[in-house]
Amino acid sequence: MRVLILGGDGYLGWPTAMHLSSYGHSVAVADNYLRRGLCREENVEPLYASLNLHDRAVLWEQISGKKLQVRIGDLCDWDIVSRIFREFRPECIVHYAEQPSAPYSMMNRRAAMLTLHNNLEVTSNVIFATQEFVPDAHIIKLGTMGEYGTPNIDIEEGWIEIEHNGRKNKFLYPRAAGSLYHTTKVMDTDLLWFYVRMKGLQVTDLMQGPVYGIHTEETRHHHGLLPFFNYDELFGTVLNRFVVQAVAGYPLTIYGKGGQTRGYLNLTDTLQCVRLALENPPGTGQLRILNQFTETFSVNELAERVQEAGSRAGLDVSLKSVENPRKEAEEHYYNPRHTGFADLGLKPTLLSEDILTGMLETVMEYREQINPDKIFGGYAKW
Ligand code: USQ
Repeated sequence: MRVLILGGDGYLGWPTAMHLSSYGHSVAVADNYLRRGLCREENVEPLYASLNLHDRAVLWEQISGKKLQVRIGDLCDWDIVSRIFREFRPECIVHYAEQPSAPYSMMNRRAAMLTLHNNLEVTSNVIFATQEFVPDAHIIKLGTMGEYGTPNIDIEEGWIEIEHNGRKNKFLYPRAAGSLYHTTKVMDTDLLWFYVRMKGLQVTDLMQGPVYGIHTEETRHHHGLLPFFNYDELFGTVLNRFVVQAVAGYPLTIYGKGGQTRGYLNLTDTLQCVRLALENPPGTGQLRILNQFTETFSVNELAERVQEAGSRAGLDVSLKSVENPRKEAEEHYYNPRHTGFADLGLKPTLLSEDILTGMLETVMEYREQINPDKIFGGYAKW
């Protein structure tokens, strides 16, 4: 299939591009390096430097013999988006091209507006370009489990049937996001659902939990193929941060009571999920919603796992509760359904001792490059 990956430079975009390419799909990646630019602006560099997309595509071709097309440009710009769609004519669009950080979106007005504009404009451009140039294409959109928040009832997979005054109807499951970033994903879902109803688009919206991991099948060939990997407070996800903190001898930063529970998944499972969604499209006029995670953990449980893995690796890892910079429930009910991907054939890679040890070993290779000052400043408060 011709697959266009928007946000192809990111932590998920680049590994997805290699994965789909190695499965025989014809892949084009587009990005404007927004994430790299924001990291530089905020002075939070990733663990190691990454080649630019052109150079990574050359390296991937040398290693795999497979070509990746690269387009650099701002997907808020209709001229750029329409040109890419006209030239490549994707059969499937994987849309990751969003400002991905909740803390960044809550930093100040400028960051909030950038998140709002970028995320909603790119989604709108994707919708209009699909409608105009490739109306039968399948849009796979990265949403977030954070759209649901942490309600005191079971979380369904996208939809809920409600009985009211003796009559029934199916609705989108109620959403209650905890950051402006998460709110843009709620708005994305609403936009997509609107155009599915009005124009018969074909959409899969992936409600993904926090992702962890560094290596995938494809990155093992060469360190130049590793994904962009942040460990700072703004762009690093919690388990990746804890692994880096463990290696740096920095106490694991548990926000508040640490009872915050989320649905996590390994980076390799993100790739598997996207491929499964792509190879099993929902059909035109459908909005399919899949909850994309494999297991739930509280922050305390993750910290304990990393502490245990650290001591097996000879590291002395301590845990520390720090004042929570976020507004979120620190103890709550959490029971989200996630049967959709199991039905499509997902084989989960669970958080085993081996996985954690492997992550610690990879991070240890870059130990000298860790800057502890970047780990926690508490500067994105909400
Ligand atoms: N946390 C800590 N200590 C830290 C960092 C985070 O206790 O040093 C806690 C947070 O307060 C939160 C949980 O760990 O309760 C997860 O935080 P996170 O930074 O890993 O994840 P989050 O900000 O929610 O966002 C990430 C991705 C985002 C994705 C989301 C899925 O950055 O793109 O949409 O995970 S979800 O969390 O299900 O909404």
